[in-house]
Amino acid sequence: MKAVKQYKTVIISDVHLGSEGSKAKEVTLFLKSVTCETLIMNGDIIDGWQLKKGGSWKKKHTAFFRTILKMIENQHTKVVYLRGNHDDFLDQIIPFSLGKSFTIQRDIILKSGKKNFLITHGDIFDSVTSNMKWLAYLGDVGYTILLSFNKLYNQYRSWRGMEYYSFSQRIKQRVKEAVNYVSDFEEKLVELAKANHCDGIICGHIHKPDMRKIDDITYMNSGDWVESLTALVEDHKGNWELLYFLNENHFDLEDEDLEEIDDEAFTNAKGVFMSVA
Ligand SMILES: [Mn+2]
Repeated sequence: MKAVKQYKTVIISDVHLGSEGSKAKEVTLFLKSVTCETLIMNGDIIDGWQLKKGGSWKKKHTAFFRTILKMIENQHTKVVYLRGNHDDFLDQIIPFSLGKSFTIQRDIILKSGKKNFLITHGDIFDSVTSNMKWLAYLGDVGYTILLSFNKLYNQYRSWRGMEYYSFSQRIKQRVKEAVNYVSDFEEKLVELAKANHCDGIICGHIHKPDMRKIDDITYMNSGDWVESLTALVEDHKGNWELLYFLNENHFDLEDEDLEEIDDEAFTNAKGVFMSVA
């Protein structure tokens, strides 16, 4: 028997296929581990910006879409692709539909039990998207590395007889700005849900998985498949969960060919997921 989990809805976002950091194999393994009635890909699935700059389309990226096609074919999954800022090339064709099973849209309202959730990528309030670049510094690891780099850099400067340069002060300021950006982002999206008479908002974009109440509005962020490796799932009773990917089966994810990890190998595997909350 297949060790798959059955859900009503699965939501992923920010896979950034075509960019260096995209965890295409991990997300494909995840999709192989679930079945669902509706799969929502909430923006930045394909990184059109990176591909334009010379990022490359690889086999594993094709494998990702092949897995989605299989879900449509074998499980009759309805797939909704919502555009994000990195796949804004889709703006030219939306709304687009291929029969009933595949649509590309800007946003949708999802009914979950008695509740209505507004689902949108989340970039609509970005005036200058380049501000997002240093959001990466929010990660503790990156911040720690930068701080130790600051120490080394100043050792070098003092050795050269140069005065102290507070690199960390600059980073701290940026981190503060990033934190402000995030809380601003959450607030604005909650307002958007209210304006649309919805009980909750489901977004992505800031690569920060989350699930909580803000002002009586449910705020859910599906995170990303660059660093967090997370997905939002809804069971058949309307309960939502945030899942984190764990490669407990030690699939060789360095291997270029995902075909090696075929359906059968997966069938015998333990779950690759741990759930939180
Ligand atoms: Mn985005």
